Formats: sequence, structure tokens, C-alpha cells
Amino acid sequence: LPEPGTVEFKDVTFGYPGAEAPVLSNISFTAKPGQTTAIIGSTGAGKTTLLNLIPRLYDATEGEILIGGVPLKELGREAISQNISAVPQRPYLFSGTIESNLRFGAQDAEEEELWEALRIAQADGFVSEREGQLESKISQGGTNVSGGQRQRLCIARALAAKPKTYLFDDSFSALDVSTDAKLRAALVEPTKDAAVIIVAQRVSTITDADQILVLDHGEIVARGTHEELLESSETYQEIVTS
Ligand code: DUT
Ligand code: MG
Repeated sequence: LPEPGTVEFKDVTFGYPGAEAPVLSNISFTAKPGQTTAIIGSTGAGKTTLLNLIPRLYDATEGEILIGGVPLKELGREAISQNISAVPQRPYLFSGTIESNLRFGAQDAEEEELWEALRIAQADGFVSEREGQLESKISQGGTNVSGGQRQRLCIARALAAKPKTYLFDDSFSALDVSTDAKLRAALVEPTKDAAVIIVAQRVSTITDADQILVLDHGEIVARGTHEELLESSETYQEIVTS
């Protein structure tokens, strides 16, 4: 059996209910623990849709997705939520405290572990400056923190859960280039045994990924490392220079 946390797509095709054309066609890849798999492609290419199939927000129309060698449909909701942390493209905070938001998926974490997650996510600074710190109130939807702060709190929440698989949907885009670089450097150690799948807009976020999948109109049109794709893929070259 593949290692726990491994994500395998086997010839996956998906169309939204009621839509005529599929949004994803014949997607096959393996994301291994200890590796970063990056997905890049223009807006509407199907990147978010692909990630959303992993925690079963939707089910594949054809083909199969396996986690640690087990088909998603046999895994059960609880195992899925315990093993996979997803940071969605529009990260969501619910009304409560910073702590209650971080504990979603990490109920038994020590307070020190929450701070460690905040440090990695480059969020410890602004949390420690807020009155009440971990007890500071978050309004419904997280409207009383900035977009970049919300993104980092959601990354901290994902880290606190210590999953085997991480899904980051464009999670670094609201950060300035320097915070983005610091955060990704800090992520290396805590995610080193997990399968990490990153959707990115900025090529600089993914140049060191173990494999990059180039998605275009719902198909993987090229794959490889940054250096390989610079040589082999016109679509990738266009993304890099755009
Ligand atoms: N789509 C739907 N219904 C949905 C979500 C998306 O029909 O609920 C369509 C819109 C688009 C395609 O699926 O034509 C792919 O959308 P997705 O959000 O997966 O694209 P993306 O690659 O994540 O785009 P972006 O870079 O803008 O986030
Ligand atoms: Mg998207």
C-alpha cells in the first residue's frame, strides 16, 4: 500500500452537476508524502475544482481518487477530515475567538502548539499584538482581520491539525513576496512527512516544488520540475513570463 497521506488521481474526469462539458478531463497524478506537488494554470483552468475533489466536496464523475491507497469512497468522512487539511482559496473564519478558530480540527492541542502553528504561519506577531491574544474575538466571516491575516490564520489552523495531506489553494497570494518566502521556508520542516499540494498564481511560490502540474482547460498539459517545464512547455513559459 502507498504511504499514508499519498494522494492518487487515476484518470479522473469531473463535470459539475447539470453542466454539459467536464471541467476536468483524464487527470492522473500521484502526490507523495515528503513532496510538494504544485498546480498552476490560468483562471478557470479547474485548479480549485481539482483540490475540492480530494475532501469530497464533489465526487469524480469518472475515474478514482485514493488516499494512502484507499479509495475516497471507502475512507469515510471522519478519516478524510482527520487526515486532510485544506486551506481554501477564500479562507473562512467563523465568529468566536482566534483560539476556537485554530482548534477546529485540533481540539486537544496544547496552547504552545497553537502558538507554534501561528509562528510558522507568520501570524504570531499580529495575534500577540491583539488585545486578548488567543482570546481575541473574530467576527463572523473574519471581517475584523485583513485578508492576509485571515489567510495566515487559516494556514495556522491547518498546521495545528497536523494532517498527513495539506491542500493550499492559492494560500499565499494575499501575502507580500517577502512574507510569502518566509512562510514557505517555515513550512518545510512541519510538512516534511506530509503530501503537500499547492495551487499557485505566482511562479516564485512553486519553483522548488518536486513536481508541477500545468493545468489548461481541465487537462494536465505538462508536468515536471520548474527547470524541466521551462524547457518543455510553452504554456508554462507563458505563465512564467506573464
Ligand atoms: N465552475 C462551475 N461551478 C462551480 C465552480 C466552478 O461551473 O461551482 C466552473 C468555472 C470554471 C471551471 O468550473 O469554468 C473551473 O473553475 P475553478 O474554480 O476550478 O478554476 P480555477 O483554476 O480554480 O480558477 P482561479 O484561478 O480563478 O481560482
Ligand atoms: Mg481557484
